[in-house]
Amino acid sequence: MSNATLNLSLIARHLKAVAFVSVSLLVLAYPADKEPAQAAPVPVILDTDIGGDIDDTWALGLLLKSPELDLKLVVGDAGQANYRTRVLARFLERAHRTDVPVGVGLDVEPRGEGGQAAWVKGYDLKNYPGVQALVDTIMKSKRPVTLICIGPMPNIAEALRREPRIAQRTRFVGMYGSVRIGYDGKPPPAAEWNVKADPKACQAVFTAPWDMTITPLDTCGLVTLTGEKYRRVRDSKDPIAADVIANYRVWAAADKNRPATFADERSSTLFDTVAVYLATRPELCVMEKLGLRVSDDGLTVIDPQAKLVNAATSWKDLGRYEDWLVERLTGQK
Ligand SMILES: [Ca+2]
Repeated sequence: MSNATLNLSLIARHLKAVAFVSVSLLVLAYPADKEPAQAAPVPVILDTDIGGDIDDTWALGLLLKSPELDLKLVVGDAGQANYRTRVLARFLERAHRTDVPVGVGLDVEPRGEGGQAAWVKGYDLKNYPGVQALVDTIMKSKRPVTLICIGPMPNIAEALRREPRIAQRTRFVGMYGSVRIGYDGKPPPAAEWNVKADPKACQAVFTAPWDMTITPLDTCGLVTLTGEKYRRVRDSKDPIAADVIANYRVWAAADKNRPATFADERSSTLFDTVAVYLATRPELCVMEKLGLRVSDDGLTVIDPQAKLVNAATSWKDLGRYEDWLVERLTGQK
């Protein structure tokens, strides 16, 4: 065989092999009689200061309606432990999700109740040990857990202290900080509440060796539903959407400084919903890998020496996010 023939023969064999592999892949990828299988839902833990601002309640409703996410545990964080646990437990019970364990957060300040107290008045609660349940759920999970955090994080700092290995088994997604934009939608960055309320805990979380994704105020602080988009959620017959709105109305009425019609017309800022979105996909946000250092006064400062965080620093299409949120809350799971 000449060199040219040998080469041609090799090429021909190679092409046959490529053709065979391609056909096999096609057959594997598209079985004749059904759609490609959906990926299994990701196990998720939600750590939340629900019962404060109402956006956590929206985020919980959204999470329950997201087929990509499999809620394994919810834990109240940042004080008011009994009250937050009761809001979580009653919401889950009414959503027919008593399969989800509710963890009681640490007994730290503040204590007492908040704006949704009327919704859980007289609600009878069975307590579960929160921080240890969180550690155990992560350590026992066969698959990496996505931990969605949407409040100050004394629980999470304590969980990392008790069992640092949770970091290697967890993807962290949260609503934290302010990179270039503050609360009013423009610079300068602000000490965002979830960071400022417990900077020490946030420092522990932002230096732990887990994969971290955050929505800072730069993106989550811009989300409100108004007009037709809000009305679709407000008037939805979906039981979870209806309970989100029932809670929103109770919460809005609890602050006498708000106009009585507030909850008729628009949502408040729905910060925490963006963390749930980022647990499912990032496409509608501009994501940047940034070193972020948490200062003692609650700022999240760009610092090339700091651990890299995936930060959603602007919207590619905020309108489409709002549409997605409305669809999720009002549609079928
Ligand atoms: Ca929150």
